[in-house]
Amino acid sequence: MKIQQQGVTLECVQGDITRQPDMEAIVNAANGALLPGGGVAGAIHRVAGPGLMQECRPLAPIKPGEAVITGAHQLPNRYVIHCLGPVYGVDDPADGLLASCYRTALELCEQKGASSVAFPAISTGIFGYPLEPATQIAVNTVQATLTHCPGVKQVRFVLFSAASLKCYQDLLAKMAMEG
Ligand code: AR6
Repeated sequence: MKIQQQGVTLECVQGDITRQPDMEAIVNAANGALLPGGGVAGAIHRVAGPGLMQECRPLAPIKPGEAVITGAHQLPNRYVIHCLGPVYGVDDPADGLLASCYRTALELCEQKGASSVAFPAISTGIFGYPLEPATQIAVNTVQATLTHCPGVKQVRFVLFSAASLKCYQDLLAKMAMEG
């Protein structure tokens, strides 16, 4: 599903974050050490190849809410933005830290001139953030941040499961109705 808001396309699709060749940047749900790990991070490093880990090494560690940007190596994109989401119930305040991931990622796109970016549902896997509040934070933060990132014209949320897709579809539909 796709909606337009002030010249920006916001969309959600079910799929794999490593298979978004039309996006200039993709976002990694990273760990603090910026190592491969499982989930999104494992998939991104697997496709990008070992050069990504080498580029990440001097940038680590990062703290919850922070993000850093690298090249995409063998991925079909220009950039990977590595965000460390909060571990739910551990890193506090979880909502503010999760919002910071989305905000910082978009600001990095703006700085680098990347006009399109794909996000996974940061923190909703191994880090245990409940899907509905995480989705609200993702969508609301992106909408608010885009007002000061005029170079970013397309944001895609890439969801692994049908349940998470549905959650994003419901929120984007509501946002489209409210204008
Ligand atoms: N494409 C899109 N979404 C995916 C993919 C994929 N290829 N794989 C999983 N998801 P997670 P986190 C979904 O666990 O919660 C790693 O080991 C998944 O279903 O990747 O931020 C890191 O090294 C879930 O909804 O990220 C960290 O240690 C969402 O993406 C830790 O996990 C995020 O799942 C980060 O945990």
